[in-house]
Amino acid sequence: MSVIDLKSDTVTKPGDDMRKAMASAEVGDDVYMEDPTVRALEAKGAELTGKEDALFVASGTMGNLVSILTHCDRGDGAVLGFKSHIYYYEGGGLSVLGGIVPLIADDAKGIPEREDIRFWLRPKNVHFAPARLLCLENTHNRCGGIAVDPDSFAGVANFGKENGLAVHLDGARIFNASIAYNVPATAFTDKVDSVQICLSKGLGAPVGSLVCADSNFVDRARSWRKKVGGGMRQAGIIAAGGLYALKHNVKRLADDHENASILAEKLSKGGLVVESEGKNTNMVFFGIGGNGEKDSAFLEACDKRGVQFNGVGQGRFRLVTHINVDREQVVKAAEIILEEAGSCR
Ligand code: TLP
Repeated sequence: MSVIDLKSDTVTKPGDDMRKAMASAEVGDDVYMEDPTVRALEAKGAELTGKEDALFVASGTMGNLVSILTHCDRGDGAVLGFKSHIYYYEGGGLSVLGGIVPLIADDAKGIPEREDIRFWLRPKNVHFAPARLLCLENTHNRCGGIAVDPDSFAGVANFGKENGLAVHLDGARIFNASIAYNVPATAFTDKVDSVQICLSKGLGAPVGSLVCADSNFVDRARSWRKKVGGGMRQAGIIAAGGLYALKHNVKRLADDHENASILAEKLSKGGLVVESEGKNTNMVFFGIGGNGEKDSAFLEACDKRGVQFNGVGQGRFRLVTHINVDREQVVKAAEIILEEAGSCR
């Protein structure tokens, strides 16, 4: 039985052409900055995000961490969405390793509310961890994978800047946002000081992220990358996969969005509650009702029939489309999910 894996767009496996590019990559020791493929990847990332420079890092989590450590000192505060990946899914790395205090904002609509940001703009006072940084996420994972539109995004980023905050974007899926609104990634990245982009999500590369920013920031981030153990040697082998992905796999994200919308439509026509607030991209969030007591039985039943995906708590589930699932598989997955949801109720 072939598995239809909708757990995440992180599960993608490199195809033959990407593997060939990796196998034949020119390499050198990247800690000496002698790896030409890493240099080429960083230059491409900088070009696509309209920044002066970029830094290749091992993961999205490392990209966000190194960026935050570069923006903030110990005891500083970073305004983070309550549902943001940085706050929810990154082990509290900013506090554990950087002594940086999360200042929480409501981001239920995919972007922190201005009122909440304003709340943290407190006068200098010995009692307060001063707010230094505002972190945004686009597309927004836990808010349904929705893409925040360029105007709303610019409005909040500018609000942060006007109030003296540096702005970092967790752009793990920034190209999904750019494809969703048919604008270049710079429509978002121009508004922020630093952006982390993932090569290993919908773009289909096996490893890696880029931190893109001005050269001075990237130099300092490089030093943080070394401190957290992220200086890699002949990293061109993996960078080649990322470079291939940036050159060949951005436009095709539109197929993933279309497959997700077909999946959403089928589930909703079949009677499931599908979340649809905002501009959807490659994720479908749906519920089967209840408080979560049936979640593992439902997941197991689908898994047994070859459809894999994750629960995100209390009867809510996430499906993610990507380069390794096609239209036919998406239709098949919808049928199986509907049948199994029916027998769970
Ligand atoms: N997200 C993963 C899990 O960690 C939840 C997923 O399956 O969606 N920012 C965002 C918005 C992300 O969604 C992720 C990964 C990251 C950062 C971290 O990237 P990695 O996994 O490369 O550290």
